[in-house]
This record gives sequence, C-alpha cells and structure tokens, in this order.
Amino acid sequence: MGMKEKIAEIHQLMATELGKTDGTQALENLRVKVLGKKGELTALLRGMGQLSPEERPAAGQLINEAREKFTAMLDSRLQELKALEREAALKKETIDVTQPAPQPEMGSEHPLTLALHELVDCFTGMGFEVMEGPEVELDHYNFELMNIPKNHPARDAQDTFYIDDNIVLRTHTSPMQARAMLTKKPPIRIICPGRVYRADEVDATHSPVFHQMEGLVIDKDVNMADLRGTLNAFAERLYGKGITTRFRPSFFPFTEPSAEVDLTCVSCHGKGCRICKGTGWIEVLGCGMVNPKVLEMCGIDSTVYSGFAFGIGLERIAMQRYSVPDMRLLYEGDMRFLGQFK
Ligand code: 2NM
Repeated sequence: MGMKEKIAEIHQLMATELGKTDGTQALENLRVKVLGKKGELTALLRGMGQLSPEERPAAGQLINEAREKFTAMLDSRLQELKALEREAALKKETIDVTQPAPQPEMGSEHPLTLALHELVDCFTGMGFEVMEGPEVELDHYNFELMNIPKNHPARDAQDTFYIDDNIVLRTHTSPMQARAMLTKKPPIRIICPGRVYRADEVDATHSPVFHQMEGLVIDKDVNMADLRGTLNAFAERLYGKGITTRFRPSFFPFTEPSAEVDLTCVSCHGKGCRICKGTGWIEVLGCGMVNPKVLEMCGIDSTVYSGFAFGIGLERIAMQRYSVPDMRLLYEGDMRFLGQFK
C-alpha cells in the first residue's frame, strides 16, 4: 500500500472516530491514537526509513500535511465539544432567581407574651409607663411597705418562698410600685408586669410561678371613679364595645376600699352562659384605692395625694382570651399547643 493510501486510511479513521467523540477526554484519546508517540501517523513517520532516499521528501511532505490537517480537525472538534460541555454545565448549574427561597420555620409568640403585649399596649396608650424590677425581693418591699406586717396570714410559709429571713421571691409585683413611690414624684402612672411566686399546688388554674401586671396611679384628687373609668376603658379596648365592669367589695391590706372586678362575659354578653356559669360576668382582677398607710410608708403625703392600684393575672387573661382549659399548657412548651398561636 502506498503512502497516500495509508494516509487516506488514517483520514478515514479520523473522520469516523471524530464524529463519535462525546467529550474532550474521548477526543484526547483519539489524538493520542493518531498523533501520539505510538500513534498511527507517527508509525508512518517511523516507517520512512524503509523508503528509498528519493521517495522520502515526498512522503515526509504528505505526512506533515496530514499531521496539520488532522491537528486542525481535532482542534475544530475540540471547540465544538467545549461549547457543548459548557452548554451542558450551564444548563445543569442554572439558578432560577425567581424561585422562592426555602422558608425557615418561624416561631410564634407565647400566649402569655401575646396577652402581656395587649395589656401593655392598652395601658401605655393611656399614658402609663412600664417599670420592671427584681424577682428576688426584700421582705421590706414585698410585705412591710404593702401593709402586710409580720404574722399576717399572707406571709405564711405556705404561701411565700423565703430565701432567708429578709429575702423572698416576690409574691406580687407591688414591691416595684413601692420602689416607684419612693423614687418618683407624683403624678405617677405605671404598670409593673412580671413573674411572681407563691407556694401553690399545681393544677388547672394554679402554678407556683405565674405572671401579674399591676398598675398604679398617684396624683392629687385621684378617686374611685378614675379607677372605674380606667378599667372600663381597658375592658372595651381589650374585649370590645359594650364590655364593662362590675365592682364587688373585697379586701386587700394595701388598698382601702378594695374591690374584685368582673367583666361582662364576652361569650354571652351578659345573658348568662356555661362560661360565666349563668352569671353574665367573668372575674378578671383586683383593685382599690391605695391605703393611706402604704402611701405614707412610701414617702407620699396622703393628705395631698391619693391613688388607685390594680392587679391582673396574665395567665387568667391569656386562658380566657385563647380558650386555654389548663394553665399547665402555658408552661409545658408543647409545640402542638404553641404552634396554634401563629
Ligand atoms: C392587686 C389588687 C389591689 C396593688 C396595690 C399596689 C400598691 F403598690 F399601690 F400598693 N400595687 N398593686 C394591688 C391592689 C394589687 O392585685 C390583685
């Protein structure tokens, strides 16, 4: 077979194999097979030794032309394959910037926090300031200044967690209000939300740790009508028009007179139903005119100033508002419960 025919054979091989290459690696393999050290065209070059000296220049030229031609074929296929590979890579790596991002699972506010925020919004809207303070309190602030002297039944070890003789876990947020009266000049309008402690049994409506929000107003000529107006505004704001209050006489050492306050039953609007046990009223808070003794002990002249105070249990409000049947649900952190407040 002459040189021309052999080259034509290799050309034929190139042409068919080239079309079959499916990637740059396959192309490189073909290049090695034809042009590499042990390649077919290189073998022809080696075989030139057997040719006569007259035949060699022409054969050498044919081989060199073939090498250039094959190199050009390989190069052009390489460009094609690179373009195809790039296109495939782009397709695979495409980012759809319009696709919504995966949403992180959002938490939600605890029902007690929801109730707290509603109450705080309501009273700050009426000009009250929020004051917070220590949960570990001096007996002096928690009891003495609240007109609950030594030997008063409310101090009973059954009700109070004592740290030592003089230090307790606060049983209400009133000590914060004593601190306010001792440090501020009237007019005073504050609410004190926070955690309080009582050595109670645990059941559907009791827990040794619970939350309160107490309010205090001190100024000249503050009277019971101001107290009632304030609580009526609170009732309407939180529960809607037509919801009002009913005061029942009661007793607290720190207020005189004192009252328990009921709200129109929200579920029957006063007609009487299962929720309000037929009375048309729901008990929600305690209140009264600050006892002059408390004012005096806290450095406020009771002949010039008077004040009212009230205390609201946050658990009770949250349970009524969100129909929570058992207080323990508020503390267990069960996601199936908490997830309902999104
Ligand atoms: C209540 C009921 C009635 C109250 C009294 C005071 C203070 F500091 F002014 F004496 N703070 N909170 C109070 C009055 C709290 O809770 C049921």
